[in-house]
Amino acid sequence: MEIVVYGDIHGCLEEFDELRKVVPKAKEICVGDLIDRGEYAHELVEYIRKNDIKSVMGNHEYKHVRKFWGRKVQLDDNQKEVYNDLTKEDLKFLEKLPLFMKYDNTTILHAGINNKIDLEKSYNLTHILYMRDLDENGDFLALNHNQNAKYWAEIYDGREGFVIHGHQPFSEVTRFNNSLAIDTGCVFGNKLSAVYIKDTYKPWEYEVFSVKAKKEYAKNFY
Ligand SMILES: [Mn+2]
Repeated sequence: MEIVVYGDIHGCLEEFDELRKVVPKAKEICVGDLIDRGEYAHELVEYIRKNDIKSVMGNHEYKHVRKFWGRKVQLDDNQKEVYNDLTKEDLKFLEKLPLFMKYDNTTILHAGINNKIDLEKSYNLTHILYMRDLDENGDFLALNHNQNAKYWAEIYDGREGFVIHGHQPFSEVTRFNNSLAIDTGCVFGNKLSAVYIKDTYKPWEYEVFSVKAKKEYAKNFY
């Protein structure tokens, strides 16, 4: 299959719209974190729905969805605004976002995976949504306060396919052995990136497209 995968948009609707005009026509999928921090929330979600763009769940959507489900969730001031901007229809759309999408040798998910997760069986959903570092045993670390911590993609052996993911912003689209990090921190003033994959059997033969951020919408913490 032929796909285009977009990195974390975080409300940067103008850049997203621009980027869509320069990528090849193919099935469009987002790595999650569509909202929060940037300027658009409801309009962004509506745009995604109207244009039949697919997305996996990001940790930011998950937060709003849990709020929608009546769970105890701490929203910061920006997230409170975002939550109020979202319609019930938006939230009903967001709650249905899948945790991952798999096509042939290509797996799209938000944050990361380790060598113990079996996507066909059971896994901890928060690991897929929040993963950054792993400890010396290759297990999920909630906080990276471990001196032996390693970024998951440095260790991932490809058992669940070549993973296209966001969550951790890098200044450029960054290739690891069995994965590709495509969040290039648009909302932090860098750029929004997408990868075009002509054949999901060979995702490592990707092509990168980017557009510059119009401004720094939030303070970066790369
Ligand atoms: Mn993000």
